[in-house]
Amino acid sequence: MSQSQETLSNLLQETRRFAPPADLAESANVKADAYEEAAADRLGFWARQAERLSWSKPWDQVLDWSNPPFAKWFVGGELNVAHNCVDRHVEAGNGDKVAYHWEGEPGDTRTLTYADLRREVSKAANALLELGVRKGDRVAIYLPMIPELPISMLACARIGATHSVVFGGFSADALRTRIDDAQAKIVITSDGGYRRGKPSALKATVDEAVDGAPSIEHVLVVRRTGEEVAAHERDVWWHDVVERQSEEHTPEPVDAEHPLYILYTSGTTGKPKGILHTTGGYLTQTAYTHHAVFDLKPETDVYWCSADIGWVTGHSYIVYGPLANGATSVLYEGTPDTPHKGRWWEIIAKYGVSLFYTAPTAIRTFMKWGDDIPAAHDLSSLRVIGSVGEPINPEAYVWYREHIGAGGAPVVDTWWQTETGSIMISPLPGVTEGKPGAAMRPLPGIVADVVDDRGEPVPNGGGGFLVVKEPWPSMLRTIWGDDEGYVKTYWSRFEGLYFAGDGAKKDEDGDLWLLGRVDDVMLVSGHNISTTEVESALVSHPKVAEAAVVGATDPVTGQAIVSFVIPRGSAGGDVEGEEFLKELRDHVAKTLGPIAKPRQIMIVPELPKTRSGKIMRRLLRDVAENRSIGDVSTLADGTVMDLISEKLPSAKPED
Ligand code: 6R9
Repeated sequence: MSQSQETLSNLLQETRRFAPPADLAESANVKADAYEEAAADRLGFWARQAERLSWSKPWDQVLDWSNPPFAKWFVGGELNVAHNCVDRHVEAGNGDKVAYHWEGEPGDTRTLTYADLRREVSKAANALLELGVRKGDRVAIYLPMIPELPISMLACARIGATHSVVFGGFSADALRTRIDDAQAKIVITSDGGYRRGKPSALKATVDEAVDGAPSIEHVLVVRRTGEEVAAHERDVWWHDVVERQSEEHTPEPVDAEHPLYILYTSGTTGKPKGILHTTGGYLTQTAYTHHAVFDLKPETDVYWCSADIGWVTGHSYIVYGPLANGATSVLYEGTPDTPHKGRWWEIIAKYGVSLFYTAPTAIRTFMKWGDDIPAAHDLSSLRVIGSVGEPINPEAYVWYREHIGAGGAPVVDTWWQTETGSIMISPLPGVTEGKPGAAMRPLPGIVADVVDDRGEPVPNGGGGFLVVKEPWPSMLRTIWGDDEGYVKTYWSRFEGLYFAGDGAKKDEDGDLWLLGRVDDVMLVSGHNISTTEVESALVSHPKVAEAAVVGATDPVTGQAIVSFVIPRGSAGGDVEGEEFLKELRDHVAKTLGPIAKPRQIMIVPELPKTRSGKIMRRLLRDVAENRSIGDVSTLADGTVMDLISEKLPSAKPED
């Protein structure tokens, strides 16, 4: 993206502002002084945050950065993550407090208090020990969103084993690659889980994966659906082996840098990278950011993150952050539209959820389904609502605030990655005057900036590459088994800076707006234009719910902008007609300037997305350039590309 003078165009101008509600500002966990405090002494600031945790041995040094980019945080300290997430809350007299309100998709429920969690995690830890798992061993976990998933993760942490959670929608091949790479000793799975009103099997996939995975000694199987599964000698049932264990287990203190987990990035091509997170720094930053960004008041709040635990969002903000803070959370097994499209809002009303965290893809889906669905439920308990995973279009932000946040709940747009481990850039709900579409500022203790292609900071109003300039506690420590790949992938584009692929701009106030992956940037007549800005301009049209934009080779302009648009449910009229397409093109030209006017707009029923909900523009580029469509194996729904191809005749190049 460096051919032109500018690094990345800044086209979108957004003037709406939302101040924090007065009562929230007044009683916020974190106030504006935190920024100054952290800037004055960053390591002292993180040392104070680490004191939120209970350490069995204090650290001698906050950060050892003598061998960059290999960081050691809280050097010499020892602690146990399960003790911090479970036992210490029970010891503090909060054993009866609910840790998880679990809601199965069919409507069955389970309530786990912190005392229940201590009992279940201890039994599972004892079972892992009986099955031969030891400190430092790797355990693969392939489970649906049932309580045994966090229980298994915490049981690993309790004995010092390193878990590798693999999202339950992945194939046998993907599971086997991850088992092999980590040389996992056992897999924890279930017969299946419930999705879209039906039992969906998991065990057969594990059988297929494990047949070719010699490192696996046992498969530990939870019964969830009761469906028949094939039996192998290596299989053991959870209800046989875990249930009969002692309820007592003393958590094993581990070094602050002991590997807590490996999580493979959902990379769309090539070999997945095993991102390694360790113990003390990771738990410190997940706990702090959950406290700061959601303003969690553990005595009164009910928190719900709708992500799957198979993604980093679930690791950090369903399991480790909330439990370290002693929160009460909702854990939901299923899909948002089962048995009806108001299921999530029903859950919020049922449990009185006050803090909610979801993804733009979900928000845009709800916009498409219509305002009347959330309106039929009492969402007045919500006081902070968060977004993660993709840039949130300003219109989606405003809809979210209006229709889910009852017009008053601050939206926190949180930027981070599997690699960063926790939230890095986000508003603080009691401090920041929110701008729709902006992730705003690095959190206290985080030093990030936008730089040009020589690594120099861009001025306010400019766009470029988002980098992190100083190490942070929950940073990845390496790629599992590939130190060289770690240095090459993240630390070699700019000397001494962490760069992981995102473009961003600084507005006139210096606030940050994420502009999508730099690989997706389009070069149109010498201007680098971000897909995000054109998508946001399209979504700002009242009849558009979702849009994806790609650059296609063009003889005149180098690349031309091609858009794929899903109309809102309420759009009405002829949304396929030439008149509407022209209206949309003109709308973009008016919003961003004529340079950003799409050459072509295709109305489609769906967009191709990864299983964690990110738009896969690579496949849309194939469509836009009339190529045969590439590898679709990482798509959440493999049939989407057929639906889009069927629609192709409606593609109308500009006349
Ligand atoms: C947490 C998570 C990371 C990539 C990241 C960026 C995109 C995440 C975002 C966002 C704009 C936000 N991303 N949050 N883009 N605004 N608030 O999603 O981790 O699955 O590793 O993806 O997601 O492109 O680089 P992961």
